[in-house]
Amino acid sequence: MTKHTGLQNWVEEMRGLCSPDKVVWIDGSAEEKKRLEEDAVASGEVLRLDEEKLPGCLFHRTKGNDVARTEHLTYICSPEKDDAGPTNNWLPPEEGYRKASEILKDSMKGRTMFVIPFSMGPVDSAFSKIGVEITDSLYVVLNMLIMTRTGSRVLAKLGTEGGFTKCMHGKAGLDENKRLILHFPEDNAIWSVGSGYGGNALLGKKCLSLRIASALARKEGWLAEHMLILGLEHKDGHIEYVAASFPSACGKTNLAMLIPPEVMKAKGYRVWTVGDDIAWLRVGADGRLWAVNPEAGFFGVAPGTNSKTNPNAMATVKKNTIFTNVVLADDHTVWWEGGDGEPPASGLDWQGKPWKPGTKDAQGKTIAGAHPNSRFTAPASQCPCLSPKWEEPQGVPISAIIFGGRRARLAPLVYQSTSWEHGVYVGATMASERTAAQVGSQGEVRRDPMAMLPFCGYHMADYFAHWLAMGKKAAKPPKIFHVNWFRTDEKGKFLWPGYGDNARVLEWILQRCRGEGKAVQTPIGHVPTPDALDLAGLDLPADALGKLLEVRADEWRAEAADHKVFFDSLGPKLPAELRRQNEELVRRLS
Ligand code: GTP
Ligand code: SPV
Ligand code: MN
Repeated sequence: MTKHTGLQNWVEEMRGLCSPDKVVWIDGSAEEKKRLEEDAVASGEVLRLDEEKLPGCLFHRTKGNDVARTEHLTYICSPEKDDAGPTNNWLPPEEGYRKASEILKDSMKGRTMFVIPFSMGPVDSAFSKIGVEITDSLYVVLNMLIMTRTGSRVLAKLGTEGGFTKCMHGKAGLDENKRLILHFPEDNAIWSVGSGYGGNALLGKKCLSLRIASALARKEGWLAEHMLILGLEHKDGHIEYVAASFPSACGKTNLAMLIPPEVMKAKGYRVWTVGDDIAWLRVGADGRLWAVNPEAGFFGVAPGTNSKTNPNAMATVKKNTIFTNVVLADDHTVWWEGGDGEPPASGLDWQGKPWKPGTKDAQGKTIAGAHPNSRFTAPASQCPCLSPKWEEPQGVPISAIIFGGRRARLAPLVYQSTSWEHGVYVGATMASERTAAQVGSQGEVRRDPMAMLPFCGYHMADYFAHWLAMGKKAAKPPKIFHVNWFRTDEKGKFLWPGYGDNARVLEWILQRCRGEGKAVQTPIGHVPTPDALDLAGLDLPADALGKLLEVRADEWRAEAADHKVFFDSLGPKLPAELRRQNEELVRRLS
């Protein structure tokens, strides 16, 4: 398969460690995909869904203890603890390798070890990064075939000397007591054992494209971010691009694929998707930031996705899609909470137990059929609104960066920062309620700077310094905004309709980038005046807009104090500029 001796030697070494019966190199061909799917069906790892209603679609259930990323088992194994910083778990590299090796030892006996060469980014782009994932999971192989560019063309590009990220994955019994997701930035290596779940096991995604890439990006002078990329087309056909970073399960896929409401469509607006989860950003020759989506597919949250909230996603998952941990109906179709149509009269829930609508647990609580973090894996090429520029090697130019979180209170619908430095402060102090995308207590508000808390591969204070430096490096940096689609009223009901109506906010954001759009200056930044957003055709309750745009000084004073507590927790490396921004904010609020 390859004449790359470094790669051959590494694969041999891993074969020696894991003792599989055989080694299979993935070539990325259509025949191979078909064969692998048949093997996965035969072994029971996946099930084929109804060929008429869901052609080419597969169904998979993960183990009940393996349904979301496990941040407490995720480590940055840099030589020094201080390189990983206080927000990451750390293990000395030797200890990481030793622990994972003990778990992997002979763990593939009687089974096949797959070797997947893959490219993050178009194979022929100079900015792309190559990885090779070794895994004993056919489910992982089938997902990687959708999420990344794989096979012989990648090996051809790698040649005999090319650098690549060593991505070692083993199921090792899927034992949660033997689960570790380890990153070795110095060695350009990732070792993941004991999990078969998305972000823990598809190593090109969060592990390579964010944790390893962010560390590399710092050295090379670019940014690897947890961001969607979209283009907003105007009446005259001109397209402006924005990148938005929201924490997991906070609306990236939905915003990336949004369909504007009728009044916005009538004004000529249309959204084009470039990416829904990860962006690599570089300063272009023109001084602007240019963004590339390194992925080739979408690994999206199923619950809440339906033909009203996200018609483009529903069209994307009609064929050649893998569904994980959703309801399996008796007729071999799938369903999830907040999905299309009525739930099936009977089927199996995400744990494989008989389920029908209204099933209750011992305490009388309704049991959800699909896991709240159930997912679809679908090729980007099937997305009806996929941007014609999604594979442009140099990416698309970014006019605005949008940060956002899930905040029931405090943060207004949208506000604009007053400078790059202030914008970095806004991103650095982002917070959000915990969702089902990660194991832990749901709903709890935590700081999640730039939505990168679980994904930054180095010290968070150094990361902020790198962001500040990037603003200096770019002559025409994007303007920075913050949004919150999740503010609620006293009864806990969302004040803003969200989804397609978020186009109204995008319009204002891009107006502001052009020096238009009405705003009032508040202590936290520029907030739209009540008449600045186009709300035509929206049926907002009388007092909703006021509440959505409200900036309460008392609440923000407490927030600013908490920003300081967070900054203090990052230690002496915190850039002085961010401390200054905090003091300024406190001053403006007093
Ligand atoms: P990851 O794939 O985990 O990174 O998530 P994501 O950021 O792509 O989130 P996604 O778009 O999948 O949305 C997650 C959940 O939030 C889904 O249940 C959506 O239905 C819901 N959601 C998305 N956008 C909005 C919105 O504008 N308003 C409200 N209320 N809910 C939304
Ligand atoms: C996220 O959790 O942000 C995801 C899904 O996009 S995962 O691949 O598990 O990281
Ligand atoms: Mn994500």
